[in-house]
Amino acid sequence: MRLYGFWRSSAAYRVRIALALKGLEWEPVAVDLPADGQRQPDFLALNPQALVPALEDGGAVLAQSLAILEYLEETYPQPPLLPPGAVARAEIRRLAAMVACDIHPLGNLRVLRYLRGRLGADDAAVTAWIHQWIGEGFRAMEALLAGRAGRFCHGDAPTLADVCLVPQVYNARRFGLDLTPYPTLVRIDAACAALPAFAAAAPEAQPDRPA
Ligand SMILES: N[C@@H](CCC(=O)N[C@@H](CS)C(=O)NCC(=O)O)C(=O)O
Repeated sequence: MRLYGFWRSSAAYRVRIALALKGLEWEPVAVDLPADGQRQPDFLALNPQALVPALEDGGAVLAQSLAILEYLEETYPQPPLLPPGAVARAEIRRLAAMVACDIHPLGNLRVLRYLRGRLGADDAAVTAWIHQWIGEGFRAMEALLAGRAGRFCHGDAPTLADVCLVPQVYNARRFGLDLTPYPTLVRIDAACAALPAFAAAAPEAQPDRPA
């Protein structure tokens, strides 16, 4: 398997966590986002959306991290990242979608570039924007998980919800969001960080991370 990603891309980070939890071997292909590697013809041929990650597996090229996660779950089912039961699975997919569909897209590189370039937002305004949308999403996630989560978002084994949550917490810290109002999310993030698979997938552990 070949994963096109970027060390700090949280969508690629999700896929790296799932690959590691499932014990799968993969080859990293770095796409330098700040240098617009995602807009070069060779990458656009793989993903015309100009977004990482993309995963090559057995001749197939997949994109969109949630689709890739579901593919991995179906193709390499052990250990499962979705529990038995339609309701529990829907709850986990809900949490994953809250991050991947509602929080993360508003802080994406191209959105922040547009805010700065076309709308003239300064650093303070961009930071306020990021805090607003992560904060709104995290408030809802905290309300859903407080008093209900186990060691992880759902019970005592990591699921796709944790796979999506951890990179978003990384982003929140990167942009200096105060996480005090989200103690359950912080506790789950710490439980995940203690697992070797999450540590191996962390941005700091990636070979394309600048020295
Ligand atoms: N919905 C997509 C989002 C992918 C995405 O936003 N990737 C970011 C990095 S985290 C990216 O490639 N950004 C490039 C850009 O904004 O130009 C997914 O889940 O895969």
